[in-house]
Amino acid sequence: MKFVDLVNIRIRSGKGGKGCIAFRREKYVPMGGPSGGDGGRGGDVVFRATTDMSTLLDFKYLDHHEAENGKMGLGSDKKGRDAETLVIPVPVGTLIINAETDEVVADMTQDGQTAVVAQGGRGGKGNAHFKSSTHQAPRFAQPGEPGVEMRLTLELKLLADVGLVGLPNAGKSTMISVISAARPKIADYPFTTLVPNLGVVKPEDGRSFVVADIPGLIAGASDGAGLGIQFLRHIERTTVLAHLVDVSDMNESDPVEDFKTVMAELEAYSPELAGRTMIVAGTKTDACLEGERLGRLHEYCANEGYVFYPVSAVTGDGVRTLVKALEREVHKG
Ligand SMILES: Nc1nc2c(ncn2[C@@H]2O[C@H](COP(=O)(O)OP(=O)(O)OP(=O)(O)O)[C@@H](O)[C@H]2O)c(=O)[nH]1
Ligand SMILES: [Mg+2]
Repeated sequence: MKFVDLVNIRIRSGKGGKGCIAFRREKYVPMGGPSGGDGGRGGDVVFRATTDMSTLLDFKYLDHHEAENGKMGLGSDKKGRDAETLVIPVPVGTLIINAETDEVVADMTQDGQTAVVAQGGRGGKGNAHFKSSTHQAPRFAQPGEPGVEMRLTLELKLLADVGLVGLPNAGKSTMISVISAARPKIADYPFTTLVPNLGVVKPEDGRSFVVADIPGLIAGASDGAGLGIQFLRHIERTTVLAHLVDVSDMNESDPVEDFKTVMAELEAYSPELAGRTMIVAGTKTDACLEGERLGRLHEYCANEGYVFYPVSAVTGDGVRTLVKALEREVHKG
């Protein structure tokens, strides 16, 4: 299924129904008073977060959502019917932004959370309301209040505790597949991962946390190279980044350069994200006979103050230690 994480939509709440102008006509009552009922309320537009959705794809097909209008008031003091609320489901993690002001209207982070984004217009008062001692037979009623029309941007930012970053082929998807139940595609070519994957890690003797695996970054990603950097929005809400660097003999580039390449792209996207707590993992140590490349990265990390772990997703070496370290960081506060 196509993964869509940014859409523009229009919504409109319902107009209130107009108030009614009517007079009582009863047998033996020569001059009945005003009896026009009030109009019904227009429908609200409400968003509701759900874990049943994982992308904003549906909004690509339907980008205009309107609640119904309230019904007009009736004679004999009958109120017009209120319109039903229009409930729009969105995936958990969706930010609702007013496209005109760029203001965040709601951040839908909890399953079942609701947000009233546009209120329906009030119904107009019927002429029965306007009777007074000086005005026994008012021949006017209020119109209904108009609905609210808004242009919105919906932006999905997945909710995860740990973000996996690294060059393509670094072993990110392999890692999430051994530490969680997620089963993303894994292959020995770059850009295997095209959309983010979430996995829940449940350490035997610890508290669980959510990991996000995103497409690999390459030099120039911030200018659109490879798959670009737009997927980084899905790790913006994480508390810790795990930066995976291939230290195996199969990789010919310098691991320190690989590390710096990814850091430069993170920096270009957001200095704040690049400065987030980061744990570095040298991956594929099972295929690293010489250990020279591993040593170089280790030394660099020690000098720069990054916690470093050598791991092999294939043999499992170091994986538990890495998971423990991530868990500690995530549940620190
Ligand atoms: N020997 C060895 N190979 C590994 C290890 N981890 C991953 N690989 C291999 O490395 C290749 C790339 O792994 P992926 O997990 O797809 O890498 P990725 O970082 O998700 O790559 P993209 O999705 O393209 O960014 C695959 O052929 C994996 O089998 C490991 O610990 N040891
Ligand atoms: Mg991958």
